[in-house]
Amino acid sequence: MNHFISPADVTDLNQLVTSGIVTKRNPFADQELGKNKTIGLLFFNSSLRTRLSTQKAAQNLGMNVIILNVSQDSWGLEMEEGEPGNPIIMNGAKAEHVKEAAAVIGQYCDVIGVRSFAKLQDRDKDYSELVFEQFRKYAGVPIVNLESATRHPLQSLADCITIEEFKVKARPKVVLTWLPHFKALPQAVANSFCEWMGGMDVELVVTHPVGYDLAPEFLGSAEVIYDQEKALEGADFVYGKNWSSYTNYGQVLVNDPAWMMTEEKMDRTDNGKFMHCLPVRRNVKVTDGVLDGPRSLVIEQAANREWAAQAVLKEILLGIQ
Ligand code: SN0
Repeated sequence: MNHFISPADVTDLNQLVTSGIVTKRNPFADQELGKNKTIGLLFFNSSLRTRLSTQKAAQNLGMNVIILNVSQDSWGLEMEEGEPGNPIIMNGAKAEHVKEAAAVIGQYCDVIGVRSFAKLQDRDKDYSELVFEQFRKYAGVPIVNLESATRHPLQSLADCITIEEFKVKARPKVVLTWLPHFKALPQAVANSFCEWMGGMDVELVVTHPVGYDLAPEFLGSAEVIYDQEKALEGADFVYGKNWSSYTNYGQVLVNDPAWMMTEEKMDRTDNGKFMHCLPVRRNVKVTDGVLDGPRSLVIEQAANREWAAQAVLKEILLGIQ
């Protein structure tokens, strides 16, 4: 593996999921692999699980880790390219161009992880993934997606591992349900989840209010059912997430508490498990009863972030030995 930005970078999803599960049983088996290698983790946005699990995974592989909170500690980075005859004139707030910044970080690091959320203003701009394109172009080393404008693949891989571990049927029914939130959140987690479930042996159903359809290229062949209670029937896994509208880009069209996940709704499933990437707003998106009850997998799911990150970093390290 060179970069880890989208599932297109993964040659064998089954093998990667298995690698995560095997790693969990023996986390320090590859401690020599990352010796004298450095990963730099760049955060343009907040993080708890991604930062800690990726750092831990890198350390389990013997790597050194350096972390830069770009938005707080570094120069504002200009991402836009000029055009011939129309150069970018850097006379605004951003002091450094990604062209130099990525190249310099690539001198210090063997692998670079980047987190940069959707800005939710301009759909074409967000979906063009300019930040990742620029780092890929100028860093000269493998890039790992720690959540981009449209994807969160390390989360999705952890979700695949979690479903593989907890499934009780060969082909479980997995329901991605939209949950209410007063803030506009990116579509990245939901997009990625659909994209990765497309590579798993599951029946994927997506449920959300009208106006919240995901981009077709991410939704794939998943079935959309606008009636949440109907969608939940017989579910083995209920994956909750809020996202803002893709069609009315970045807008909160609905904030209806009737979409919140409750124990009564979970009763419609086939003894289904509840999953969420976290952070989660209690009693806004999901009730205490679900989160604190026996059906919640959110902690197990977060724990698997470490093994997902380690499986990915191992593949990348094997490619740069
Ligand atoms: C992010 C998102 O993409 O939805 C990160 C999830 C891993 N979530 C949030 O920004 C939640 C913020 C909030 O205020 O609830």
